[in-house]
Amino acid sequence: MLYPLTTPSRTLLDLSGLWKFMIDEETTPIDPKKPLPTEDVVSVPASFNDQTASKKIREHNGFVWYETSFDIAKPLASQRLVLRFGSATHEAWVYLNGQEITHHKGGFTPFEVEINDYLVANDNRLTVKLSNILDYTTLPVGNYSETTDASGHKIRHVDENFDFFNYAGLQRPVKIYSTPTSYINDITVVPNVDLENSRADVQVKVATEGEFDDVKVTILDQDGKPVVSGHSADQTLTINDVHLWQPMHAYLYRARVEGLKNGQVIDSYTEEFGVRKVEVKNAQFLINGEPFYFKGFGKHEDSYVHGRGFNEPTNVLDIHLMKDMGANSFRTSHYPYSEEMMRLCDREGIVVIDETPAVGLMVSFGFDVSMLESDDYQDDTWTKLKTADAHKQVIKEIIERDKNHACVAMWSIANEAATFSKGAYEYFKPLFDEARQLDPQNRPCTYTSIMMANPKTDNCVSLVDVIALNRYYGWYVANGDLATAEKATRDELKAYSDKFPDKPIMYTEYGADTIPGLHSNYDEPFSEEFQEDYYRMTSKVFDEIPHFVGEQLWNFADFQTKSGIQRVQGNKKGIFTRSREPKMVVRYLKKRWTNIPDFG
Ligand code: BDP
Repeated sequence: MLYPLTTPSRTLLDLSGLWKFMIDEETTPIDPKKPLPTEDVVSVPASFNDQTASKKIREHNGFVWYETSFDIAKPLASQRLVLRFGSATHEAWVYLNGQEITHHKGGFTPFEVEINDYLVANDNRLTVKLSNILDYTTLPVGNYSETTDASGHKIRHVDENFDFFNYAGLQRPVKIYSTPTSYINDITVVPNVDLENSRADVQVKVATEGEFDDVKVTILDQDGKPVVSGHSADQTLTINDVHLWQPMHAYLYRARVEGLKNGQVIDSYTEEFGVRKVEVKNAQFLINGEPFYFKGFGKHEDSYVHGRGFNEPTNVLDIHLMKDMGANSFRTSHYPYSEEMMRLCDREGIVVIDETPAVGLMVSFGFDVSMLESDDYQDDTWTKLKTADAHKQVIKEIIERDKNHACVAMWSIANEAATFSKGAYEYFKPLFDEARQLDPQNRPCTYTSIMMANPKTDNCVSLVDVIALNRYYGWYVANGDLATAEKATRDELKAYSDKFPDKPIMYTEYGADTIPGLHSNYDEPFSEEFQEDYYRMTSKVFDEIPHFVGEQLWNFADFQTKSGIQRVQGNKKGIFTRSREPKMVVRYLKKRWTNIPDFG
């Protein structure tokens, strides 16, 4: 699926703005054939939750409705018109002028539908019913239940089986784009780099619909100069003296694709791409043949008012703050981020671990590892959860969406699943196979593992190319005791590198909740002093471990969660506050990271 762009043959209408909005009380049925019975509005794109100052709306579980109207300018009437949602969280039913035109489940991937057959001359009414329900069939996983109130009315409850607020709504741009009736449907770019000879054979595969008798592809360099071109819907074009896309030194080529009929260009689209090679070899993570060291973060799409909604100034600021600290990478924990963020990372040279929304795949929880060590330990996770279909679907959708992005260096198939339990391998094996088969660029795959999944207990390590660990020694385990934590960190990392000498190892989470402005003469947990000591401790151990390929801490910034006894208006493990002010530790990490080269 192509990102919507204006090109010489295509136009774009942005439906951002105020949309009518209401929650569905499920008392009187709402009829999408009639105008939505409300005058209330919210802004799109954004989560609806934090826009209305109403606790009832913020915490609503169930269904909500959105509505807007638009006109199509006459000259466009002859064109194919496509309505495209960057995402709709988590399940959407879309109606145009009262007729259902599409449905999509999964809150973090785009979907689109042709609308020509449903348009009227004036005032097209676009209505969207959304569900924010999460249960044992969805990703992320939610604990879903129903009760009734005093008047016998159904109340729905979603208890997040994960540590971030269940923000929902039309969180990403909604657009209409036009194409000619014969059109370019998809473009797949696979650069094969010959590092020794500084050249790349770039395979460009174009899927079209309609009547074309020729497809022309022209590769343009970053200055817009044509480098090489050829005719065919599936061809390999050679770039000599190639400029590589390097971490922190991005270089983007563009493939200008033209669909022709009788020598006339009917449709054209320009796809950006970078030329770079990613491999895991000899227990190293190689980018362009050099051992890369990940420095960076687990993040969230999370900001004030927008919630999980697209917030481009915040994205831009975040990338600047990362670069300023000498960071080079992040993981899209715990769901695919907006396409706009991926495009930004392409141009800024930020290396991304692209994660599916598979979070919460664990139905029992506890840090007692001893019982997990038996070979056939089993909890209820893989019998109770019915997420395999959703998981397969989202792997397909994320790879289709992000396959051409130079920034994407690895797929994360899941976060902290019960990989220690019997049934996990059988669950994950087909998913890893699927990802490897679908990705035209054959990127490495991993999952990030929870503390109970250790070298002895984890049944799924054989599936990953990189061992990615989420660890909290000094926080959830041995809280405040950094001497014990240091030993546990070292012992475990040594055990991993002894047992899996061929696999690179990295940390994809480690951190300590820290209240900004809280100081302690005794380096107590939650103080800024403790956070710094914690990171000094982990850093010291990392530097001792062979095959250790990176550190992505938890979290870039404080973020909103459901309320709970461990959360003071959200998770405070950010090294920046939610409004992106630095905590004390940023200076230490900046010094450390600016002294660690990206390669070596
Ligand atoms: C890990 C999760 C992450 C949490 C973090 C924490 O992957 O989503 O926010 O722990 O507890 O278990 O801070």
